[in-house]
Amino acid sequence: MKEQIEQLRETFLAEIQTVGNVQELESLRVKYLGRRGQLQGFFKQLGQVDPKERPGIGKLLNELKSLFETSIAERASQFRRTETREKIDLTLPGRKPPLARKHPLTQVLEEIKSIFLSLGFSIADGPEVETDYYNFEALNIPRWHPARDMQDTLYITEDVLLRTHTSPVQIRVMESQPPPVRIIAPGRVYRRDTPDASHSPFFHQVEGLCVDKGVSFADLKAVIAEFARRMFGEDIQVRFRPSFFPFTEPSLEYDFNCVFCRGKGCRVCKQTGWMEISGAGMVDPNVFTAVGYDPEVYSGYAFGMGVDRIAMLKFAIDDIRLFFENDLRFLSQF
Ligand code: 2NL
Repeated sequence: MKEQIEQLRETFLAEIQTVGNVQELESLRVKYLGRRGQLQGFFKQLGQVDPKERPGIGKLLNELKSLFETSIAERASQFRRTETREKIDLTLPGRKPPLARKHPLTQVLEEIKSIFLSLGFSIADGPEVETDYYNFEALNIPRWHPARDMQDTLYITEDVLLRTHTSPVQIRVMESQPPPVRIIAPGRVYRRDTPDASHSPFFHQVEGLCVDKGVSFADLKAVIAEFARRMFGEDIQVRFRPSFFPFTEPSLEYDFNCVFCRGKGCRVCKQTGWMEISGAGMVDPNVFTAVGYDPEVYSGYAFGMGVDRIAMLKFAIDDIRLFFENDLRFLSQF
């Protein structure tokens, strides 16, 4: 009987190799492990075996049973693995990764830059961490001016601060070269403000500067008006109001027609028809003296504008904080 058991073991091992699918494996299981199967036949004969040999034979049969069971289970799991592989449909189209896009402020800044580049300006940049001299002193901003207060500017030391405008870039350019100068200085600036819908402790500015012999107020007006038309449309009008800045004389603030009602008056412009943009003026002689330009020979105009503010007007956004929260529900709309 021992030989017969050994024989059964070998035919089983040979046969399981030839099994090609789950159905064939199931017939094999019935054949060897079923109630009327080969192994069960031997167990039934166990009663007739010499009692002395019975434990040994019984042990052999139990070992064979567990060999059958584990071999069949292993084959079954092999079949399961290949079946799942076949279920992957290789003809399905791939999943598209979400397409990146430019931040709305970047889009607006690029538009502003390209307008000024086409008007003959170059782009200059400089450090965001500045000294008191470049941010205030050279710009004729007196010691007593509120902007120089600890409450209004983010100081790092008594003399080092986060720039509050990009004018220091223009001071550095003028220090490094003689006129003519025709540049814009775009970049991030800082103020000591608590964030709300219209304030952020950092925001973005583009300042412009044009210095040469014979540069006049008329040139400033023309450049601002041309910018307004290219940025917001041919029918946009510009309004200049007298103002004051320490670094320009005379100084003005300028408004554009409201982009939503085109000047008729609406909720966005509070029925005025105008949107305040920023300030400008003729460069103060003291600024020229500070950088070594002769104010008797050269004149120039300078202007500022807020990138965030222009983007808010362009896209009708009523809260500046939305630009800086990196919320994709907001950003993916642009
Ligand atoms: C504003 C608008 C302005 C300037 C910036 C400037 C730069 C130099 C010399 C003179 Cl280097 N002026 N920039 C001029 C007028 C306005 O920004 O509302 N600022 C408080």
